[in-house]
Amino acid sequence: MTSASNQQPVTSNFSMFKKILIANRGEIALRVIRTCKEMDIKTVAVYSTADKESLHVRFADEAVCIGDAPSKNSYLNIPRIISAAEITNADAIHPGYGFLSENAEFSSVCHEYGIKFIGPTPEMIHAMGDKSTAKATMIKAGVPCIPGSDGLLESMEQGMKIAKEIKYPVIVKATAGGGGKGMRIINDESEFKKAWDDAKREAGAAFGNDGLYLEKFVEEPRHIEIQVVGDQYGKVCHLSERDCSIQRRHQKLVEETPSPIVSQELREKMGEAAIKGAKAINYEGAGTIEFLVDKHGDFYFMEMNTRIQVEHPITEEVTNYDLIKEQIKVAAGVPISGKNYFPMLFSMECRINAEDPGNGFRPSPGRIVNLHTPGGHGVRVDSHVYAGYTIPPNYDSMIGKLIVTGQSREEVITRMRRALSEFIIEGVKTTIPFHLKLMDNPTFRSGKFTTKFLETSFDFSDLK
Ligand code: MV4
Repeated sequence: MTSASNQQPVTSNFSMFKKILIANRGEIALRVIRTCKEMDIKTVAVYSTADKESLHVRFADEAVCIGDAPSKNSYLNIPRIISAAEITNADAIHPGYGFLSENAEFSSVCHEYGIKFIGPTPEMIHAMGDKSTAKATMIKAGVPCIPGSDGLLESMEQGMKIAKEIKYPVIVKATAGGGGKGMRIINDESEFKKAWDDAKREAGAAFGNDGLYLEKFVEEPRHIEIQVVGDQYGKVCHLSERDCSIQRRHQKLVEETPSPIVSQELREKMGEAAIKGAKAINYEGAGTIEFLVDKHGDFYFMEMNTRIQVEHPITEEVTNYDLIKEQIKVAAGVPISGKNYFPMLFSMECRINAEDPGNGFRPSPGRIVNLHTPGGHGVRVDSHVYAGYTIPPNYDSMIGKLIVTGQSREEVITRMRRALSEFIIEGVKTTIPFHLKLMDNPTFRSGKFTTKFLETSFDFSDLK
């Protein structure tokens, strides 16, 4: 009866942070500040000289300039960010996404300085950052994975032998990769040597690690990811899926939940698999398990992201769950209930980027001379821009996220079209014309599309 593991954690045995430093910029910095205000937690913004006029600087309680525009001098500069936390007496750091959010050294340095990192431990980053190790961990945990090599390939000949056994097409992937770099599809044995050499060279140059592993190539999959949250006491819950199949060159453009191809049965199976995977690495905080789903509805682990993601708001909208608030709470030691969350509504996000969709999505930084953002029932805009704001050329080109929620997928698409048509952004090119066209595309509207849809079946030519 006294076994500690059978006891509920003591809920009063934690203290909430008093001041959080946000080691990021743009909309995600604002997003974190908003939740902190509602939790009565003080905030510290850090900013580069390029971001002096940004809203995250204005809305935070305190702001510290940490360097000039290049990220390595500011948002990627660990000593400067730690100094800013020290001089302002912040007791935690929220890293947002990108920048240092999955940097094991930063996580470790925060710990050394007695600052709680609201994100993964170095161990979790290492466990998931090396893709071949991550896959081995998932296989051991009983999470379905794509057949292929057991870990890293020792030679090209070993790769060719495995490919013959599991049959072509296969794919070689960089163990240090993710997001498509150092990855090659191989259709038959004659293509093997070139693909092997190219992938090795690309991986070595990009990551300083040319380790490769091999898998059966899954043709025309859907990209479905499961949101999870774990606490410090070993409990993990899931918040169902997001469908991120609308991508171009590994850049997501639209995400939605629930997925048009995921049944309640599949959702529960994928949710349980994601929880098993997260528990296998004692995961704490918010994370995402990415799966490929093939045409038979079979799903396979692909990668785990140990951060809050750009597209988190659609999950918030359909589950009525503030993911940033839960990240902060679990980091402070508050236990979760352990119950899973299922979508009660439909939600979709369009990424509004300062890019020209009629010209290969070429970045279009510059000054926003005129701005009107949509509103009304079921419409949320997460953005840091205002009329007169200049989008600097140094960082990503996101202007904001338009998140629309409704009772059905059809209602969401109709509402999205309405909201997109209310957007006025003058001074820079944006992805809005692309989104408007997508909302009218019959294949998109049918819900039956794969990750190849934009690149093979979408006509960008009249967006010029
Ligand atoms: C795959 C695959 C097919 N089969 N693995 C793309 C980035 C990286 N996360 C893994 N990726 C893929 N891995 C096997 N065994 C197809 C892709 C892929 C992809 C995945 C999700 C969304 C868009 C994609 C676009 C191209 C390729």
